[in-house]
Amino acid sequence: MIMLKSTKIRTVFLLGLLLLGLASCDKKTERTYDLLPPSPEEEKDMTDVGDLFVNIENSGGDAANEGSKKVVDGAADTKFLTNPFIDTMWMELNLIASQRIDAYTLTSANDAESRDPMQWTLKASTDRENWVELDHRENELFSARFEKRRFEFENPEKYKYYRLYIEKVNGSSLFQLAEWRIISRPEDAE
Ligand SMILES: [Ca+2]
Repeated sequence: MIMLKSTKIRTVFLLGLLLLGLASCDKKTERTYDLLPPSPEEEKDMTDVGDLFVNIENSGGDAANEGSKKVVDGAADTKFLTNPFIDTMWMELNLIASQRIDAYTLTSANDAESRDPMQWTLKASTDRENWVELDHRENELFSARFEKRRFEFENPEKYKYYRLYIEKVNGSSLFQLAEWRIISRPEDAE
């Protein structure tokens, strides 16, 4: 009688283990079915894979409170300011590897809209000597502070160097900009 009981207990125990095993198999199966189809290519912000260079720096240096590093730090409430503005100034991103860039954003700074960029040209290069014009804008106005404006253009080529020439500001003798980001759109977006 005792033997019979322990055999029963063992049988129930083994059955339990078997059911647990089956249950975990089910979970694995469910996970497989949960897989989604591959998502379409997403656009990429390439700003952080580059190093920033400028030909006109804030008087306090690139790491100053309003130094050039602030124009690519990802924060709209920090800005790069130069005093004075010189119409030959440029900001350049040197990428670790060549990338196809076909959009960028500019974000206006916290105050003094007269210091906003108003005319600019984006150029690109593979050797930092020969530059190709990718985009040019004139009479551009920011309608608000901390406003992020986006500009798109066609560019099928990969470049290592992207340089934004600031040719005119909105009336001030100073220049300021909160943020410049460069973007690679999915190829099928063009
Ligand atoms: Ca910033």
